[in-house]
Amino acid sequence: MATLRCELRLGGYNCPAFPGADRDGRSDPCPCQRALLSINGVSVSVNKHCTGTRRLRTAVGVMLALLPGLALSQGVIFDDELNLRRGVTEISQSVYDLHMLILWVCVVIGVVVFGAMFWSIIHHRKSAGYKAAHFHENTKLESAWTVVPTIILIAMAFPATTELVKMYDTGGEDMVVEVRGYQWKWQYKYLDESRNNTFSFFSNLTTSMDERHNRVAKGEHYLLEVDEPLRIPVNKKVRFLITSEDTIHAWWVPDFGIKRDAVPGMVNDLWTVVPEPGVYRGQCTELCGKDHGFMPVVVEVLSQEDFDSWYADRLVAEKERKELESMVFTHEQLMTQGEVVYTKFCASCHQANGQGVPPVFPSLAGSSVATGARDDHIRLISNGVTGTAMQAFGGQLSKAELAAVVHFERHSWGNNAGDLTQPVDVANATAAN
Ligand code: HEC
Ligand SMILES: [Cu+2]
Repeated sequence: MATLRCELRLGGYNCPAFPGADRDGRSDPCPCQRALLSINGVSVSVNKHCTGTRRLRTAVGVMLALLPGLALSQGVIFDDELNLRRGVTEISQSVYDLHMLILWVCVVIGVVVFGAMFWSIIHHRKSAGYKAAHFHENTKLESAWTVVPTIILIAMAFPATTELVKMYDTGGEDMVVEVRGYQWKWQYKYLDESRNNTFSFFSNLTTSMDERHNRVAKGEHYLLEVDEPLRIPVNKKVRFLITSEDTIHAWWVPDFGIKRDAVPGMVNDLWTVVPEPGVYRGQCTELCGKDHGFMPVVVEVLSQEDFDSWYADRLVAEKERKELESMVFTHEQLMTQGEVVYTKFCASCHQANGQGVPPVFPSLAGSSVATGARDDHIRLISNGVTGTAMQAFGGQLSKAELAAVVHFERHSWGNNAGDLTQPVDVANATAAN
């Protein structure tokens, strides 16, 4: 990928006519100046030998006029960094082609319109003795400039609409995944034939705070890496049902050419067929809200065999997870599991040491909730605190995970409630409300 390094420097130089003069041209007597334009290391310079300001100015003008040509010749305009990306799917590639087609139509219109305009301005200028023509209410001309653009617009609407229709044709899918936006992460649910959830998981950003605050160098996939990516099989039509739990989010994978808003209470759909295995990265592209930039989308496209074996493993894990809900754990088991859940879901606000960031995120060490009545504690975590960043975790964590994290909070950082919280306690406490 070519980047354009361009530099224009105006300044003094060591003039042979005044050998002793200051190099920056600041001190008298040398008023010599030099203009230096360099593009990707290729430079042109013009010196003004104490006279000829006009020549210097003209030279700078000419150099600046050359700039777009030089930039083009470096292949910058058509470089991936500035243009849309081609992507890997049929849709993304036809979107790219459509974009190029429309771009060239616009370029041609621009050249014709501005060409005619500048030509008229220069050739028919007042100083050359021209008088303005008066042809108001010229029906032919006015019809022409209404009809011609209309025809062009309709001609462009045809390929664009065809593409849109293709993009919205979500039928005939091989599998369905529900994509659900949360503040600030994505949840993926694999649905069976009757649209029931077979298993689901959250995909959390893994870029460290140190990287975000420039305390260490930024990694290759800065803000585009997650703990568990969405996995789909290659060459299969996957339909996505997109929705949100809290605010509006937007799910976007540029290489697939797909993006859709995730709106609470609504289900939008989207599809893709990815022809090449690989890891593809995208982002939440919603604007309003503080952390949409911290909930990337990572999709790993696997061969059918790899996908099938991963899916089978996941189903087994899900079965085991369900079994946990009726089990009884020891203090040690709850603490170990609780720490895992706490680190993943809670530490970003309440901090690993439980001290929080008061007054925004309360400390849990010595908190009246974390050391008070257990069922109230369970309900607070399950239902969240409306209107604050403390979300309802009841829908995000299993009863076993909730039990473990509650127990962990009640016995960490100096808290010592001395009780045990089992999955069945979570079921009882949350059933009551
Ligand atoms: C996005 C930030 C955020 C995350 C993540 C978060 N919390 Fe909170 N939490 C808060 C805020 C803010 C409050 C204060 C709510 C209020 O104003 O009452 C709070 C309050 C609490 C309280 C009550 C503390 C007290 O003394 O009032 C507990 C207990 C708690 N959170 C536990 C958890 C657990 C367990 C998790 C993980 C499963 C978690 N929190 C994840 C932001 C967060
Ligand atoms: Cu978002």
